[in-house]
Amino acid sequence: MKENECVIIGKTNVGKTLFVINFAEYLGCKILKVESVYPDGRQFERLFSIKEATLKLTDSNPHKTKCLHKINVTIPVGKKKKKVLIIDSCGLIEGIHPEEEIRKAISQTLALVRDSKIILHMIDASAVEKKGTLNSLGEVDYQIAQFAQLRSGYAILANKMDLLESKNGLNKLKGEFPANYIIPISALYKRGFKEVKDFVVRNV
Ligand SMILES: Nc1nc2c(ncn2[C@@H]2O[C@H](COP(=O)(O)OP(=O)(O)O)[C@@H](O)[C@H]2O)c(=O)[nH]1
Ligand SMILES: [Mg+2]
Repeated sequence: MKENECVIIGKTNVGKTLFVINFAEYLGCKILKVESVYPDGRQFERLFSIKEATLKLTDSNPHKTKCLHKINVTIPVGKKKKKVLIIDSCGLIEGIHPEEEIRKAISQTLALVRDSKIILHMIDASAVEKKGTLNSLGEVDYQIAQFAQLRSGYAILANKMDLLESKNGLNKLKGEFPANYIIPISALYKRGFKEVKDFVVRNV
């Protein structure tokens, strides 16, 4: 088990990448050093400003992220600091993706879940009731929850709480996952970030 790793997983387009970028900024990063690791082993490092990262790494179309993005952050805890490696991953889908590149990235994501101490499972609260869209609550979310909830470092992030329809979505999520810790957040407006930070600090 990798002690200081915190992985963000969930379906495609739920807001994982935007969350990672804005959360890193919230923790004090001005320049992001992003290490991209591809399923075939290729890796490279790039530096981004927060604005650049948002433009280049997030997208309203699905599967913008086809590899792992690793970002080192330091979280102040009292007078000390904790180092955490935040890992953004390729979005999951229901069934089998037609593109091999994405299938490989998805299995790369799943392997990570096995090893990471902290698993932040992101669900798009605004799409919980929208059956059949790529980012709606689906079978794969129940599978993640079943697999990961045995761990103390597992939490569900109910994202896009800035949207109207998310309120009902959050209530539905609470009913579906009564035993899990659910943190309502808005990756876009940096809401709920203190709760996420506290959860991460408690578990590293
Ligand atoms: N309104 C709203 N939109 C969001 C939020 N988080 C992400 N998005 C949008 O959702 C889309 C997918 O975001 P992205 O981070 O690329 O999703 P990923 O595929 O899970 O990494 C983008 O158009 C984002 O701007 C949020 O908290 N509120
Ligand atoms: Mg992404």
